[in-house]
Amino acid sequence: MKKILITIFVLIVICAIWFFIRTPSPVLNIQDASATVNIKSFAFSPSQVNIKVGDKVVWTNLDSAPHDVTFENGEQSKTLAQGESFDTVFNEPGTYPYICSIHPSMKGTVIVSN
Ligand SMILES: [Cu+2]
Repeated sequence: MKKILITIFVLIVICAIWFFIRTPSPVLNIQDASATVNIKSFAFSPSQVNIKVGDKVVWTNLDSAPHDVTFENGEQSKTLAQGESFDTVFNEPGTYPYICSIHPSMKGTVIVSN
């Protein structure tokens, strides 16, 4: 009788382990997702985005004032009027700080990881 109970217990444990191994991780895979940054009230929102290599970031100016996106390496969007967008793809891992060259107190960062 004890042997049967032990056998049942072992089978339950094996089933439980098997269940957890085969259940996919509930963490969403957002590797292909683009990040969106709104330019609003003279600020980049969110001010920091974390993306993967190959992802695209899209900035959209929601202010009536003009803004741009200017990276430390000199890469720069055109001046964005209200409603206009700029996007770029990041193919190298790293930290990319940027500002609005028209209003240099506006700062943001893109962090690209593998
Ligand atoms: Cu600006």
